[in-house]
Amino acid sequence: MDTERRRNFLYLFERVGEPLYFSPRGRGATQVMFSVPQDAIPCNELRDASRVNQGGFSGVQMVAVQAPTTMPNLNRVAQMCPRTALYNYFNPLHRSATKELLDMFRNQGTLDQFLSMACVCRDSPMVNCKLWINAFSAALLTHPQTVNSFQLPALCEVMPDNFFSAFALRQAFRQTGLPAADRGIITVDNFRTGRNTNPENRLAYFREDMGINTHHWHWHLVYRLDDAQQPGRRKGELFYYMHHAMIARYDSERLSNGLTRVRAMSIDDNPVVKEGYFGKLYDTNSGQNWGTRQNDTPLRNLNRTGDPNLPPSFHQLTLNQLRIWRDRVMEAIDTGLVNMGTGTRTPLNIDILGDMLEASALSPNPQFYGPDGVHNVGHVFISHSHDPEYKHLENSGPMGDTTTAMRDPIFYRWHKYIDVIFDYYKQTLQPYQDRGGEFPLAWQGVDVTSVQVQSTTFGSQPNILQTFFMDSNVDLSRGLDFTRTNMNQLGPIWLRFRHLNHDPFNYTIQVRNSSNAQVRATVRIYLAPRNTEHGEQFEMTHQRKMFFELDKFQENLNPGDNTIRRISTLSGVTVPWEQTFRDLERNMELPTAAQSICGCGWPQHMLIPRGTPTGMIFDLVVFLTNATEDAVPGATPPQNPNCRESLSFCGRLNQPYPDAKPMGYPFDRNPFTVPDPANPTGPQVPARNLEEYVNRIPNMTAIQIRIVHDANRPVVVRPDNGPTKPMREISGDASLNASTMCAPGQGMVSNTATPATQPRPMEMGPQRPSSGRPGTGNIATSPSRDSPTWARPQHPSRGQPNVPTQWLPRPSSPRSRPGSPTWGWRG
Ligand code: CUO
Repeated sequence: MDTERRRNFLYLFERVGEPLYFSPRGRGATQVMFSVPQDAIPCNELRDASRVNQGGFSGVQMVAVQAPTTMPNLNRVAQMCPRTALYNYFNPLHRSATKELLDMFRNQGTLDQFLSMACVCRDSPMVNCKLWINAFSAALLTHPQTVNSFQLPALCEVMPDNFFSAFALRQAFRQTGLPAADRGIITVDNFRTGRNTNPENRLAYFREDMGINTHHWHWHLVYRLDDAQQPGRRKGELFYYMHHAMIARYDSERLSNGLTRVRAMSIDDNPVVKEGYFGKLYDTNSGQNWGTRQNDTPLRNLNRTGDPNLPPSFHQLTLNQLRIWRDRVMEAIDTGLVNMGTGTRTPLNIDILGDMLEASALSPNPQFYGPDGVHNVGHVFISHSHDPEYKHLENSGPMGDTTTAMRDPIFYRWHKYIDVIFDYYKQTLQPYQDRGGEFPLAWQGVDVTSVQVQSTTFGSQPNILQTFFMDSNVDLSRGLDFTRTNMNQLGPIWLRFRHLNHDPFNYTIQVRNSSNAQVRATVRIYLAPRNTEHGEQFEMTHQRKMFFELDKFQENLNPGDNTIRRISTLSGVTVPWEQTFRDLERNMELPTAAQSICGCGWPQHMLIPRGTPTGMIFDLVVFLTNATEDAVPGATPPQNPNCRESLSFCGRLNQPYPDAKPMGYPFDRNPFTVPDPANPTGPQVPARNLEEYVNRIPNMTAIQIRIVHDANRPVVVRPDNGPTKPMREISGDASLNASTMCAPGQGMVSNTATPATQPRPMEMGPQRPSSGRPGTGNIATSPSRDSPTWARPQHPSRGQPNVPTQWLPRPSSPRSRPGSPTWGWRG
């Protein structure tokens, strides 16, 4: 795909809610205006408006869009997901509409026809714009002409209303009416979806993180429910594993914040959703708020007859029916056999179980196990629990869509429940043995003799990692509809949000290969908290469920001693910041090699849990297995240096999953048994702790590391493509009731309920210290990517007002700067 075509496809993601004829897309010299032929514009009013709006934009290149070879019939799409509906991935009608539109795009033979069909459908008053974004994105991933040659833009820029509160967006819209030079920057710290008297709010920074929500959307886009996947991709198993890893990761974050692990949701005995959630999200396309939920909301039968959004099959949905489907799944686990509905039974495995629970085109006997699966229906029940009888004409809550579900605390309880079912199955399998049996653990002749992690921060101690909060910028202008006019077309609308991050670190792994030949190893690295919420060391049967993957990669081992060095930023589960939050223009600089699922992956900045101010102890496990045995025919290694792929969580498009071992191996199964010291001649007991487990496996080593959360580290701004000059800060937080006053002769002065130059009375989480200059009030600065500055400042102390932020000189080469963090750098 050439650069011009790629640009045209990318620009269709700009301001999707407004018609293409309305104004140009793109920036500066690359602005283009899409010219759709009049007879391809779907209705009379739009044709008239289109004529009125043509022209008046000087220096804009016109893109002549072909008329489609046949005009699309969008009746069914419009019936299933009307233009003004609140789009929900977990609504089967919306998914069917997405599939229909996706197929229209995918069936276009040439790129020009694809572009033409995309333009016509995008502007049709029959097509929901969120639906269009999902269908168009999925089509770009799979169309023969664009597969492996197109990177999707950052989702939070394309549909910012699914990521930022209505209040923050309102502030952003206000800025669009100002000349670019007068605009302020919206600040969002993601801690204010509730008060901290609600303990769940301590985790808001995790749940509301842009990166994890983008990852979740991207994962479900790559593994769509309505797409029959090729054999070997192990979609059902990956559904289990990726969500299990997210829950384990969340549990670590909870322990870091003094909370208990997530309790699984129940659907038995008058279930109640204890955790309320008020996400403050507003869907700009439908003009509707996402549903909210009070604490202690009962989960009740749905009786939503008349709801035009839900399919009739969901209008009268009972919890009893959900339990029947669940019980049938449990029966399949107990018997090890799946009822295929044809009088036959087939052996159950984890992949089939995943397809049964999630329910997709791959599901066996959906009539019997639930046409939409226990998991999906649970999302629907919970997302309508605030108005189960449609008395208030309320729409779905955030649990209804993959872009928003992870914001809601109940997501983790529901997925813990699904995980309990998966683990119930895993417990029916024989534990892996150190020798013999299925997937034996020991690798003869390979010993991991030592492991160490070392933060890249200068002067840091071994096996101590640090986390902190920082700010990053996104440009919302591409997602704010109807904001460009002839008078005021240009300029970004900046929003700065706060998120967790950590200092990158290196693993040093010493391995002895006692054989006479070089061997190739798969290096598997996992992390889990060492102690429970009660401060006691985890038993192995429980700790195994807490392990989440940090990395997986392959290395050659020469005979004798070997040293493996690896930096955390290369993790096989994460994607770097730039792939999650790159902007549209930047994509076009990239070559056209395989990049299409670059954006799928856990965000790098969330790789390790927050830890505690005094240091929380984690067990880090390094486990080497024989890569020859792990190899999968047809799985080729990644080839594009510009795209870091998250192979563990996202696999590779159109290829088998690149690891023959069960996902989560070896912690997916109960530990092997050992003699009971209290009764040495009696029955054996499962290995009681990690030490007992590791002792029997020479190719595995565990060390304890400490993760320290540096709450006092001043918050700095990522040195990315942010604002290049100081901007006044405008709070995007409604609960601060902020206003910005302009005092005569003194520049901009912040007038917030609690001045931003003082620490705010927040019980948890970081404060937003002033990053302003003396005498200019609340003025934020951010170095540009090309500015002679660097993000590791000699910081002022938190809360010291009006202390200028100092920036260290940016090194000439990041690689030559020992101990430098690597985030923020590209290339
Ligand atoms: Cu990803 Cu329930 O599957 O959210």
